[in-house]
Amino acid sequence: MFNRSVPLQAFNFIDSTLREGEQFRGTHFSIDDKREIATLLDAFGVEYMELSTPVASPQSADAIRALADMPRKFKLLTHIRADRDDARLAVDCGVDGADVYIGTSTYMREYSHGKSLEQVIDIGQEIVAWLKAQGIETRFSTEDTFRSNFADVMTVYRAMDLAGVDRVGVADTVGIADPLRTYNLISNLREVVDCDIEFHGHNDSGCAVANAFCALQAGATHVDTTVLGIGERNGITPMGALIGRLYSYERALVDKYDLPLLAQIERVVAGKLGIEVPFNTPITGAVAFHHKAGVHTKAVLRNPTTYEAINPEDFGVTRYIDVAHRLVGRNAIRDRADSLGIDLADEAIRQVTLQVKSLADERQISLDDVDRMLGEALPVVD
Ligand code: HCA
Ligand code: CU
Repeated sequence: MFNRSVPLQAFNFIDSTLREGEQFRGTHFSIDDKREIATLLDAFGVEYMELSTPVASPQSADAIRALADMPRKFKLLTHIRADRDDARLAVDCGVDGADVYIGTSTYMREYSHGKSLEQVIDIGQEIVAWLKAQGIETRFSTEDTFRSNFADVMTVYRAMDLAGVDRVGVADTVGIADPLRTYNLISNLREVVDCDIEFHGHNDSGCAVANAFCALQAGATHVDTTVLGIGERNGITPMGALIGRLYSYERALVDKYDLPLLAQIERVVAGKLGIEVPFNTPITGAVAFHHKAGVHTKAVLRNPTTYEAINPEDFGVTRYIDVAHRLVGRNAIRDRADSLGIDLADEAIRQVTLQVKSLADERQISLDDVDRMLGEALPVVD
């Protein structure tokens, strides 16, 4: 099932930085912020952007109108309850599509909206039919899908498909899904509906990227992502990490996106949130292409793909060979000397390498220490 012959559908990213991301701790996007983020994501090539419901506040509605009016290639969505008034306001704001949701888990049915399955289906069919009659691309999602009864959700999806919905949504609202369950649920659903399938996965147990990838392998057509994965609690599938996952599977899958923009988009969003891009973020994090161990650096200097699945140049970011530590090897010291324009014979390089290791055993050293030792080394004649 995980073999490379599994074809991935032509897939679409639904960026939810301005909806799910607004639910992240401390997020406060002004309309200008929203426009700036949307402009960058449009240039990157995301196919859809989802904004918070216009019912949330006047600014939320104004932001939808502002983005509806801007020049853009992405389709503009908003996320609404299965409610006619919410749907009417969404249409008035100029969206291309509506992401309708209603909970189907026993928790939601008991503690949230209190509706039976039959009522959920009736409400869903009615809202789908109304939105479609307004010419709106419509998605229907069963919130908390993985804690819902399997037969129930399949019944709901089938009913929505028959009602003419464009897309049904599978939501791992509390982040309990794993790749195998995701794959199984989506492939079963693929047999039940003809419409497109969207996956929305939270990262509470660290599986959001893997789940999104397996959803695509199983036949999902749309995946929800946010910049840096921001969202409710610890968020959802991060766009950059999913790009990395798809790239490592098959480079051509992400050719449609402007990859060198990724780092800038993440910096801009992080700046607005008052956070740093986390150091271990795939591709763009500070240590994403940091090589340290002597054995690794030797090989990387000869051919980077030995220890890299992703070429940093494709993303306009740089590789770093760390030489200031006790694990350093001669090849890395030679490479550092070359980049400083210091020409040393092999024996001198060997001596400096030993000196670096010995000093690094005594204390934490810096690149300046290494450079000083290289500068002071006597060019030994071979
Ligand atoms: C929410 C919940 C949601 C909805 C996802 C969807 C979730 O914040 O309203 O509509 O597909 O995780 O279930 O984000
Ligand atoms: Cu969510």
